[in-house]
Amino acid sequence: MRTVTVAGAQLGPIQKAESREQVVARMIDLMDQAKAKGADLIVYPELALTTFFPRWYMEDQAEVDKWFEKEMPNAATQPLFDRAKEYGMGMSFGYAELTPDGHHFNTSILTDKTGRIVGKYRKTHLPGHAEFDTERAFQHLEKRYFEPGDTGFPVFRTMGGIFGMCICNDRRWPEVYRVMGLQGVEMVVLGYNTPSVNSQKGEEAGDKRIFHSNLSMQAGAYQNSTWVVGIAKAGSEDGHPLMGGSVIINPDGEIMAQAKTEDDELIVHACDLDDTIFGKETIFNFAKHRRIEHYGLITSQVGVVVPPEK
Ligand code: CDV
Repeated sequence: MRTVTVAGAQLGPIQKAESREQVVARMIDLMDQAKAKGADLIVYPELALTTFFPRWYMEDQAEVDKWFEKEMPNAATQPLFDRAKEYGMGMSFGYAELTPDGHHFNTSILTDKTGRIVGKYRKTHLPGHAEFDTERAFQHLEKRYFEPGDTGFPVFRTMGGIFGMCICNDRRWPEVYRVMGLQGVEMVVLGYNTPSVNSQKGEEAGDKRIFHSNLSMQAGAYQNSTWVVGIAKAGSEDGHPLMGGSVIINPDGEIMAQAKTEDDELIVHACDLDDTIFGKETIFNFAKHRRIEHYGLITSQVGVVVPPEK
């Protein structure tokens, strides 16, 4: 057995006026609860330190940059790193990253049990749009504020296993899990900020949003025989509702723990990384069964090309 007890730390809403210090205090409170439950690893959502700012249209780059972190850890997040080190707990959380050479990414990090950053991932699939869209019920301006990530999907050896990360919209794309699956990933950790309502299809809301989220993550887990931990930022941020439903999914694709609220809430599960072995050695033994001679379109073509009409 290689058990990693995972605490999924769902965050309730963060209002625009809330400071990073206020949010970090909430994150530390969840970490205290995770320690009491014996957690080895705590996972927080995408853009965990602030409100989901891409819903706000901004033209002034100085205003935009206020939502970004120029270094990690920094003064606001150092107490979180200190507490994780004190507890001997790994952690993963998302934040908006402004690099020294001026690049803007939607980023997640993974630390080991000493508080050292051992992995960084920059979001690849940026949803939404770059300009103000009058057709939408609300804005989703990730394409305006972030560049597509430049990391690809690396995996990291830490805590006795092989860990990978992705962020929110990435979880809907099967290629993401497969690229990590091909590196033997045993646990994928991810955070999300998913509006409870589709901004372009108002009737799509509630249960269907959670269904699509779980469908994608459960398939990714099963088809790559890996644990998947998907953690929400939930609840109403300045009147804009985000769905909850944070989950810990086993390598059979089954949900082992699920959040019930749209507030700060911890879900905990003892995940045995050895549970990934059976699937990886049998039905999803990639070396034995994959037929890459037929998969070329996946990397040579982006959009759909239909056959010519006869
Ligand atoms: N933060 C996200 O990436 N949100 C998207 C929404 C816009 C659909 C998601 O895939 O959940």
